[in-house]
Amino acid sequence: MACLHFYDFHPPLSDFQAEILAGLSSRQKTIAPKFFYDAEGSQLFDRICELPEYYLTRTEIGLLERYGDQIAGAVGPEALLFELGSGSSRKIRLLLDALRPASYVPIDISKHHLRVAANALFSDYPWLEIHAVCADYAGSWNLPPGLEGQRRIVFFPGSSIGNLTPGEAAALLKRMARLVGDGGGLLIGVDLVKNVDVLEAAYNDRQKVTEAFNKNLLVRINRELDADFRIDRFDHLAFYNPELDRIEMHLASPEAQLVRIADRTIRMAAGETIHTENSHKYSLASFRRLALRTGFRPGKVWIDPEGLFSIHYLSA
Ligand code: AVI
Repeated sequence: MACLHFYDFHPPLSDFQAEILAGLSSRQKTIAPKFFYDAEGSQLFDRICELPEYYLTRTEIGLLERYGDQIAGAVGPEALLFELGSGSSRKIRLLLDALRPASYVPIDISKHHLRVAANALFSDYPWLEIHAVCADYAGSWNLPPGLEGQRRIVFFPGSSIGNLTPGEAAALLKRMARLVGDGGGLLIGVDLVKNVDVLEAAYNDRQKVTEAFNKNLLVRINRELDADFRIDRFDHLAFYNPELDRIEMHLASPEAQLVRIADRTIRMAAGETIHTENSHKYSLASFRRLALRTGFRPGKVWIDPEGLFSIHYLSA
C-alpha cells in the first residue's frame, strides 16, 4: 500500500577544514570531489547535465526511454528498488514507470534533497511505497524495518562509479552485492572510453560551466574556512589520461603564490596543480571484468548507437 516514510541515520558530517588542509598538504595537492556539491556546486552540476558537450546525462536518459521495457524485463517485477545518491528525478521517474517496483528506497546524505525529492515522487506516484533513508550510502546504515524478504535491486546511474578509483569502485560494488544478496541485481550507468576530443570537450565546455564548477571549490573554501584563494589566479584544467582511462580535473596555479587557510599558509609553485576529480571511463569488457571481481555476474547491457554510454544489469 502507498506510504512515505523517512529514516534518519544521522550520517557523520565530514570535517571540512581538516580534510581540506590534509589534501592541500600532500605532495600532489588534492581536494575531494565530494566537496563540489554545496548549494552553488549542485546548481552548477545541474547546468552541466544540460550542456551540449556533456553527453552523459542526455544519453543515459535516452537509453532509459528507449529500452525501459527491456530493462524491466531483465530486472523482473515486484522488486525493492534502492537508489544510491541524489539521482536525477527524470531518470528515476523513467525507471519507476518501466519497472513499477513494489517499494522504492532512495538513500541520500542530504536530508533536504531527500525530503524534497521523496515528497514530489510521492505525490506523482500514489501507488508507490517510499522508504527514504538519510545516510551515507558508502558508510554504514541499516535497512528500514519491514523490508526483509523482497528481491532487491540497486539503481546507480550517472556514471558516479567513475568518480571512484577502480579499487574504490570494486569495494562499493562488493557492498552493493552484499546489500542485494542472492537473486538481487544492480542497474548501473557507466560512461564509455571513446574519442579523446569528445571526452575532453565534455569537461571543457564552451560556456565554462565546468570551469565555474571546479573553481567553486575555491570560492567555498574562501567562504567557509576564511581563506584567501585568488580565483582569477587559478586555471581550470581537464584532460584525458589514457594510461588510467580517466578524465582528470585540476586547478592549476600558473605562478608561484601563497594562500592562507585558517591559520595555515599553503605554498603553490609555478605550474603546480590541485587535483580535484577523476572520472574513469570503461570499455564494456573492462567494466565486466571489474564487476566479476565483486560478486556480480554481468548480464544485459544497453548502449546508444554512437557508443557513448552504457547501462549494465548485473545479477548477484
Ligand atoms: C557526477 N559525475 C559522474 C560527473 C562526471 O562526469 O564525472 C561529475 C562532473 N565533473 C565534471 N563534470 C561533471
